[in-house]
Amino acid sequence: MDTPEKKKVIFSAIQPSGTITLGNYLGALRNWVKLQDDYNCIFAVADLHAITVRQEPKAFKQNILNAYALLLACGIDTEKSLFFIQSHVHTHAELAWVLNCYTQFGELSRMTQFKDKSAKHADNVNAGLFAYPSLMAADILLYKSDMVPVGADQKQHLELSRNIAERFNGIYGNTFTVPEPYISTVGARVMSLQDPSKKMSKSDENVNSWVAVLDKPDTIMKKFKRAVTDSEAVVKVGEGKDGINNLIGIMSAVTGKTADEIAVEFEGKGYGDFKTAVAEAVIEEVKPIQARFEEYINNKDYLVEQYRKSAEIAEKISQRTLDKVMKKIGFIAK
Ligand code: ATP
Ligand code: LTN
Repeated sequence: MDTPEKKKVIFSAIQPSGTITLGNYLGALRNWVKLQDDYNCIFAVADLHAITVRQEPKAFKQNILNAYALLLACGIDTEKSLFFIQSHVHTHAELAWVLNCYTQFGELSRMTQFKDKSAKHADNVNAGLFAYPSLMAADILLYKSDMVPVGADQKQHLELSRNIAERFNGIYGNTFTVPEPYISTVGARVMSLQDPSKKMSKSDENVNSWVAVLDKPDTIMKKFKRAVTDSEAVVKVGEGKDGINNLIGIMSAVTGKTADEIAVEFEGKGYGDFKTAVAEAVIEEVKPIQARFEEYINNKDYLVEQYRKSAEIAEKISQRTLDKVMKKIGFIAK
């Protein structure tokens, strides 16, 4: 008899650095939900990553819990997947330290996210912001992850994780599984509604630049109506039309229609009609998620039970990898 093929391992995480945006949902979360049946999925709320930028303690605490509840509301199922809070599993920070010593200054200096964030937070360019990718590599490598579903902006960090894994394996023999990025074709890069040359980011101070999954329907409508477009007024993908391209991308990701189908549907109609239609489609998409979120966030005991249960298992799995790493390097077992 054939032995059943072992399911591949998937790891991904999201920072609780603010409210979760439509970009996070379309670029990452929605894909995670779909992968749960076919893979061994491990997901985390990356709270350790979030402190690379200053967080106000009360809001931070609430954002962590909200992110956990919202991901459950999006369909992360703790019966199928592990889903924990990163700081609850001590192996992540420990392996990150080790990997820091196998990551080059030059490599980290080239990371686009580091350059962007250090420009944005010039008063707090801390060592954690610089070493952010080695913590991310630790998250991934601890679980021997085969694939990492992320939005397009994280591709560079994934490449670095691969390099770190290969470098370590090269020195000490096969230790880490070298992970592959998994970037979906739709929704991989949702752009800011106010500056469509930048990605939509939850930590953007301009609240009109992003739509949150938990925004109220009239807020969603208002934000789409204010979205920056161009003066051409033709609903069709085109060069130099970043704003409208982005809205078409969102519409396509939410409804499953192609850009061409959307162009036909809105032929002869203005941007105003189109923006309203995009907003309505998004409102429909988030409505059931918002209802489930309300249930979860009001059931704190349930949330605690879920994240503890997953963290306990994650600790056991990741400890094995960490022990192996420490042994290979030459640390003495206690
Ligand atoms: P921050 O603004 O704090 O950097 P973020 O909004 O970029 O946060 P992350 O927590 O860093 O979000 O990312 C979570 C996931 O969402 C990642 O897989 C990332 O690639 C994806 N993602 C983030 N922004 C977008 C976007 N605009 N379009 C598509 N995917 C995105
Ligand atoms: N840096 C990631 C969040 C993250 C992550 C990870 C993603 C932290 N650890 C491990 C994939 C795998 C981001 O999306 N900005």
